[in-house]
Amino acid sequence: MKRITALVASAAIIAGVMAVPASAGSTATAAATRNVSWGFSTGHSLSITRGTRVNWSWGSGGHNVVGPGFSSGGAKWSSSYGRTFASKGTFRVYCAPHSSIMKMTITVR
Ligand SMILES: [Cu+2]
Repeated sequence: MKRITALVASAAIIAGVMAVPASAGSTATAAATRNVSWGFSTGHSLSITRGTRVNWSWGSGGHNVVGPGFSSGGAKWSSSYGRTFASKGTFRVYCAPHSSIMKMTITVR
């Protein structure tokens, strides 16, 4: 009986040990994604955590996405573009043809 109790206790301890890293790992490594409907009415600020991928998509308008060190390329009437922000900081992103109204500040914390 002592042996069975010890086995059950061991199993519980192992399960507990295994559960802790699994839940901590899923929190720390989960790839967060923020989808942005890119257009004239897009919000002008976005706050994300480091490692978050931002996906801009648009279905009309001849837009692109330009930021520090990256560009989706020439303006297209329908497209999408994604970028993972690996560093903390504040990044200004805009659409080149509509830079006065299609712009946003992304704060990575
Ligand atoms: Cu645009």
